[in-house]
Parts: sequence; C-alpha cells; structure tokens
Amino acid sequence: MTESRFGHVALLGRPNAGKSTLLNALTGEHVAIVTHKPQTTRHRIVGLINDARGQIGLVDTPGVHRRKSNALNRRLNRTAGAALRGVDIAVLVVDATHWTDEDDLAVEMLLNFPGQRVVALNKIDKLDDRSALLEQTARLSERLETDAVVYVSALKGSGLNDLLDVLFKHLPAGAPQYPGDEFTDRSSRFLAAELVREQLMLQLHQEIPYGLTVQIEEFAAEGARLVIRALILVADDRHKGMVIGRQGQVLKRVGSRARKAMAELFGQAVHLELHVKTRTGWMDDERTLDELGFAE
Ligand SMILES: Nc1nc2c(ncn2[C@@H]2O[C@H](COP(=O)(O)OP(=O)(O)OP(=O)(O)O)[C@@H](O)[C@H]2O)c(=O)[nH]1
Ligand SMILES: [Mg+2]
Repeated sequence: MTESRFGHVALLGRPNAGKSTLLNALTGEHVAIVTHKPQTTRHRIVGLINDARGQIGLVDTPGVHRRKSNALNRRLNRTAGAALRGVDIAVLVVDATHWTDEDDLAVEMLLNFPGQRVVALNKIDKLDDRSALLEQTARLSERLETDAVVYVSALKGSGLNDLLDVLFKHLPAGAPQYPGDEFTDRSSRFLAAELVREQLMLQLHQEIPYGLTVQIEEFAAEGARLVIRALILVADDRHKGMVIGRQGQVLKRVGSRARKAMAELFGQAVHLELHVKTRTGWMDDERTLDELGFAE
C-alpha cells in the first residue's frame, strides 16, 4: 500500500472563474454557493475530499477583484490572499473562455506563493476551438513556473480526475486531519445562511444582492425537522422593499428555494422563517464586518 497523503489546497482566481463549482464537484456536496454573478463567495470555506490516496482540505476563496469601493470588497481580497498562507498547493482557477485584468491580479498574488502552483483551465466545455488552450498553457506555465496545467469543466465534471492526480502527486505524506464522515469545516448554521444568500443573489438584481448579508438567529432540531430563523440585513432602507417584493413574492420564492436546498443538504425536513432588517452601511465598516463573521 502507498503512503496516505494529506494537505490543504487553495483555489484562487477571479470572480466567476468557477472555483466554488469546482469545490462542489470535487467534494460531491453543495458546500459552497454558486451563482452566475461575480463575487458570490465571501468566505474561506474548506471542502473535504476523501480518497483512497488520502485526504485534501480544499479551500474555496472569494474571487480576486479590482472593486475597492467599500470595506467588504477590500476584505474579500484580503481573505483570498490570507487563504494562501499555510496551504501546500495553490490552484489558479481560470475561466478559459476569456482573460481579464482580474486574472492578472490573481497571478500576481500567486507569484509569492512558496508551495506548488497548479493551473486549472476551467469551462473547457464552452470552447469550440481548443487551440487557444495551448497558448494559455504555455503563457501560464511560464509566468507561474509550473508544468502542472490541467483542463477541466467543473460544470460537466470533466478533467477532475486529472486534477486530483496532480494534487495527490504533490501533497506531502500524512494522515487525514479531518473526520472522514465530514464534508466541510463549516457549521450547518453557516451553510444555512449561505443557502439563503445564494437564492437572494439569484432573485435580486444590480447592486442589491451585494448589499445583503444573512445571519442565522435560530437553528434548532424540533422532532424530526430543523427550525431555522434567518435575518437578512440590507445596507440601505430603500432595498428592503425589493427584497420582500410585491405581496412578499420575492421573499417567499427565496424562502421556498432555500428551504429545499437546506432539506437536501441536511437530509432533514426544514421549517424556514426569513426576516429583513436594515443595518445601514454594514459593508463600509471593518468592525461591523468582524462582528458579522467576515474573517480574513
Ligand atoms: N459552462 C461552464 N460554466 C461553469 C463552469 N464552472 C463554473 N461555471 C459557471 O460559472 C459561474 C460562476 O461559477 P462560481 O463557481 O460561482 O464561480 P466562482 O469562481 O466561485 O465565483 P466567485 O465566488 O464570485 O469568486 C456559474 O454560473 C457556474 O455555473 C464550467 O466548467 N463550465
Ligand atoms: Mg465562489
């Protein structure tokens, strides 16, 4: 038998590159929320991969971006950078359909990373002409001084075994450090709040979903079901009505979809209550961000 391997692997890249989709595909669980909107992920989230070869703590991070308009945006970049500390491998996740200056920012962050660098060229299902991949492969392997470049589609599940082969090849020997029956380091409360935010991101438009955060006020087992009470904080009073919607339609839709996602994730019936409150400018203040659980 070969020796068991263990380590942490961070996924880094610009918003929308597909990091969270990749995390979910590799762990087989809805650990991280995914939407078509950039800047969906706001936290460092570890998803666990258990394999005959060992265990990987796969770290999802907020997309590296150039919007610096408020304290939350600045903190998201710091959270992404901090997630690189102490990990064994960093994977640059790239949307292979187009390069942006935010991809350059992610590359720059990786230049100081002391561990093994890997590039995952994602969304290859969208490419009609794969010759563009060769040029990207050559350019990125030179810039990041790595020959570990893999082609994946997180959405379709292709190339995932190639990526796992590369990761296990470069991980140090070691015993699993997380319990084998868990799929994340995050609490059920955290996951529940994220599932509400996922639906808010999907149902609301323009800048509104970016001004929201979700707090779990109650999370209790009542017989066979979970009773969950979530508070949606809006940064501006004018957004409250839009979150609720005419005759409460938006909030109802968010609630019913989030409840279904929770029931699936927790394997239990869920009773979900949602409330909306204004907390003016919560995104602009570092202390409030600490209090609301935005750790770096
Ligand atoms: N076609 C295609 N779409 C993908 C693929 N991977 C991700 N997507 C889509 O890209 C969008 C963004 O995916 P996310 O996983 O949320 O991206 P992210 O990098 O986590 O984004 P942030 O959290 O904002 O940093 C979603 O609509 C995904 O469905 C892929 O391999 N192929
Ligand atoms: Mg994400």
